[in-house]
Formats: sequence, structure tokens, C-alpha cells
Amino acid sequence: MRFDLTVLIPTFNERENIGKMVNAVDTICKAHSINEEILVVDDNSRDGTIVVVETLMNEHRNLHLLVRKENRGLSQSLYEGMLHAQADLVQCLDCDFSHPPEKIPLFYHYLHDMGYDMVIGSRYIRGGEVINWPVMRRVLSSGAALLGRLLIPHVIDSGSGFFAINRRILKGAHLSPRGFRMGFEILGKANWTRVQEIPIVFKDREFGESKLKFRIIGDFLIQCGSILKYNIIERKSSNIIRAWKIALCR
Ligand SMILES: Nc1nc2c(ncn2[C@@H]2O[C@H](COP(=O)(O)OP(=O)(O)OP(=O)(O)O)[C@@H](O)[C@H]2O)c(=O)[nH]1
Ligand SMILES: [Mg+2]
Repeated sequence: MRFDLTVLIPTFNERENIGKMVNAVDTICKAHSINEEILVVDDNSRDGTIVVVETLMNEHRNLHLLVRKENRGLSQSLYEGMLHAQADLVQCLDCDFSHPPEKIPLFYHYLHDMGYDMVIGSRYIRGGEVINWPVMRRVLSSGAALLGRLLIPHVIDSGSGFFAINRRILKGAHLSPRGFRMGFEILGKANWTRVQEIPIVFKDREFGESKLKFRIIGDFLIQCGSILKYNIIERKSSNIIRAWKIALCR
């Protein structure tokens, strides 16, 4: 079967959320005539997430599951999911309802009808918002967004995690996914020309445990170094220069 879109949902111990999220995605896509594959990429959860997905697969023929047994990590899971996706257009979406699935048709519109290479759900542009986050979390997230803008200045919220791409931009790019910011890795190294941000309201999770650890700050700093090296020393990409040109011309 040919799919219009692959919705990639990374999971690690998301038993309380995954069923609701699969149903929500399916309902929204069907209502907008989007023939979607839902690909759950799980890092060998021990809480029953896998059984929930396997049961749902009996009623959702478009639901697929990839269970990874090694090298756990969010960005690695997303990358592996992108390589396994059956559609050219891929939407990444957290399982905990922090990313509103109702926005998927708008991401799809920008990719499919308007030909954008990447669409990013932004918490920090007009109309975007974060609800229920403690002050510390807001400070760290805004700081990381600012640091990201030193490298890719035309994108305000490179780390939102709610983004969609046309997979053609990955061709020939040597990504080294680590940490939580796969969208930033793509912005730094893949072959995009047109990127669009759309506002999203990001809500803190209600169910399940956070997997975020302080070490993702270190992962992000290493990732910034890797993107700088890729662009400036190895000259495998001119994304940083392109992003600065776009930002300065605005
Ligand atoms: N496959 C996989 N998924 C992960 C991993 N870590 C987190 N996830 C999933 O990635 C998404 C984002 O993780 P969260 O724990 O919600 O991280 P966050 O949104 O930054 O933090 P909180 O919302 O506070 O929990 C969720 O769907 C998680 O289940 C991982 O190591 N492997
Ligand atoms: Mg979350």
C-alpha cells in the first residue's frame, strides 16, 4: 500500500498514552483524507507499551511497530524510523500529547501542497505557547533555542521535536543522531532549502514518566560542535551560511 504520510511516534514506557495517541492520529488523518502509516519506534519498553501496540495492530492495518533492542535514545529512534518509513513525507510526534496531533494536517499541507522540505512546530513564535512548564524547564529550553539560533538563525524553535520532513532532504547527509534534538541535526546537516515554522501550543505530559535527563544538555553541546565541524571544517554542508543569509534578508 502507498501511504501519503508516515507519522513516527517514538515510545519508551508510554503504556498510558500510546493507545489514545494512535486513535487520535488515525481519526485526524482520516478526517483530512490523509492515508497515513503510523510507525511506532519503541526502545524495548518494559511497561506493556509493546503489547498495547501489538493489540492495536489487529484493528489498524496501517499501524506498524519497530522494536529496537540496542542503543536506546530518542534521536536514534527517530532516525531509524525515518529510514523505515513507507511514505516520503514523515511527521515526528511525541506520544505524551505535548504535541497537538490536530496540527498534523497543517504540517502535511506545507509539505505536500506547498513543497516545503521541513515544517517545524514552534513554541516561541507568535501564536505558539508552552503550558504547565516549571520555570527551570522554560529557562533551559529558551536558552537552548537561543544557542541553536547562533547556528541556524532563521529557525526560532529548532528543538521543539514536533516537526515533519520530506525524506529527500536526508539523501547524502551524514547524520549522527544523539540526544533529544533530531530536528536540529537535520537543520544542521540535511539538504533543505525551504523550512517553515508554524505555531503550536505545547502542553506538559499528564500521564507517564518523563525520560528527559540533565545529560541532554551535554548531548546538545556536543551536537552543536558536530554541526559546526560538519559545516565549517569538513565543508560537507553550507547550512549555517544559508541559514544566516536567510535570516539577514528577512
Ligand atoms: N524510542 C524511544 N523513545 C523515547 C526515548 N526517550 C523518550 N522517548 C519518547 O520520546 C518522546 C519525548 O520524550 P519525553 O520523555 O516526553 O521528553 P520531553 O517531552 O522532553 O519531556 P517530558 O514531556 O517532561 O516527559 C515520548 O514519546 C517518549 O516516549 C528513547 O530513548 N527511545
Ligand atoms: Mg514529553
